[in-house]
Amino acid sequence: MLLIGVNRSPFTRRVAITLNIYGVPFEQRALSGFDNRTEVRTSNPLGRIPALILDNGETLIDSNAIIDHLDEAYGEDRPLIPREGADRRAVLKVAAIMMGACEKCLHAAYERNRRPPEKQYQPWIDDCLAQVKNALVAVDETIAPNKRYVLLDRLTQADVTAVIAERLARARGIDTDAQTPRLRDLTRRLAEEPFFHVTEP
Ligand SMILES: N[C@@H](CCC(=O)N[C@@H](CS)C(=O)NCC(=O)O)C(=O)O
Repeated sequence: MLLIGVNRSPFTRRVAITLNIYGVPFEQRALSGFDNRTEVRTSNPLGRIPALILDNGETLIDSNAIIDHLDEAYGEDRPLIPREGADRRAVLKVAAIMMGACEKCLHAAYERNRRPPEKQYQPWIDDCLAQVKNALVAVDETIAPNKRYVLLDRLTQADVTAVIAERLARARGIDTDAQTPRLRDLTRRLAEEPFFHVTEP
């Protein structure tokens, strides 16, 4: 199995972490959607990472679709996204908030990195980062004190996405120690787990 993408991408990183949690062996080609677009296009016509090339040659694109396949193929009776009901909805909701926060971090970064300085619009960057902070605070408030995981008392895709989003937000200057202390504690602990640690960009 071959994962296309750099772990600097939160979407690629969540796939790498998910593969590690399920114990699926894979190789990774560290291509960037921006810097290696021609090569990335051979796997995804849109030129985006991640893509996952299965052992039978089939190529999956988009982290949500890839993770859906991994849950189906390797999740057995404890997939990272529960298969049905209120538990499934709860995990999907947190994952959507956290990956949405990652997208907003990236929008803020693109404004700085991909536009000439005279065309950068600081109010847009501020607005993106305010959305990130609000999203993280909302999840922080749902975490019960001293809980090891975001919800369901077990590792789920809510935790995978929370670790990635908290790290990205912190790198963008959001003070998660002060503003989302429960989320920060939880991610500090989980980030030490080998399946997260080895994907650190
Ligand atoms: N919804 C997609 C988003 C993927 C995405 O936006 N990837 C970024 C890197 S973080 C990318 O390749 N961007 C290059 C581009 O859009 O041109 C997913 O979940 O996989």
